[in-house]
Amino acid sequence: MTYENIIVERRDGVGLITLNRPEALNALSCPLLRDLAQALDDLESDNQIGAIVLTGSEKAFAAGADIKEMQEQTWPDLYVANYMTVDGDRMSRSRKPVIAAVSGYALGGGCELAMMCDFILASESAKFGQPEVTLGITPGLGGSQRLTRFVGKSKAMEMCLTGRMMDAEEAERTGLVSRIIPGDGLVDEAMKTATKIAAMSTPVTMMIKEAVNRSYEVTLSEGVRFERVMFQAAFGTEDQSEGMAAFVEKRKPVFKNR
Ligand code: DAK
Repeated sequence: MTYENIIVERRDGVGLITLNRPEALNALSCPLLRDLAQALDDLESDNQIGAIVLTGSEKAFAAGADIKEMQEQTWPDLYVANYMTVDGDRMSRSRKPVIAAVSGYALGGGCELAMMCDFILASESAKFGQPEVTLGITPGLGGSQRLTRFVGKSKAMEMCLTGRMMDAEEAERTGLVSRIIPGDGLVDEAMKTATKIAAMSTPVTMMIKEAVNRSYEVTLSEGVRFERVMFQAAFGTEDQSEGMAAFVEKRKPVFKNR
């Protein structure tokens, strides 16, 4: 499958998606989001793929939704078409682990897209922000909700109300980013990390992802109950037998995703 606005590669069980609209700093137009949703469908239905990396360019992960595309839209246009919603939210429905590798600007919808991924690795140049307020609109792809859960109310409120950007160091300090990768090794490190995840049992990494995400939705006791069910379910896989046998036999496990 070829795409106009993204590049998709497959390596060692990992799908690498690169946003590719350099002329617009990877602004998230509807065609780009359609490509991204299609690529996620393809990679998620590919049994050879155990993890996904989403990245942009050195200058921009994505500078937000496409302002030029949005400019002439009216409220009925957006409401009736449910503008950007289905494809824009597709990442949050991905079931396989996804790492965002962020260099440069991750603004508005770009920041929101990165936050829909499972964790964010950032280069030193990364800048995160929700500048929608400067355009006379509110965040629209979950920024007011996810950013608040990542960095707390005070910082989220300041960023959403003023459009102030957060640099990589502040993003790591506040928990938005899991690690900063120095120099130009960001995508290599993201691929290395994703390859490690892809070598695990895919049903188990999917269950772990589901369990961690459940912590955002339910009470602690309900979340722990859900985790327990996942834990018990893992014993229904051949990979549990293999993982434990490999430990006892002092060898590396070979998971079969069964
Ligand atoms: N949209 C369209 N084009 C963009 C763009 C964007 N978001 N960001 C940059 N570009 C284009 C510029 O217009 C310019 O194009 P030309 O003029 O060369 O044709 C080219 O990319 C290079 O940009 P600059 O010349 O501005 O580059 P600089 O280095 O000077 O500045 C910048 C970089 C990132 C600081 C600046 O480009 C900038 O401020 N960009 C806009 C950032 C922004 O405001 N982002 C938030 C957009 S609003 C929803 C879902 C999501 C959303 C809404 C609703 N629903 C589900 C309903 C999301 C909304 C947003 O994200």
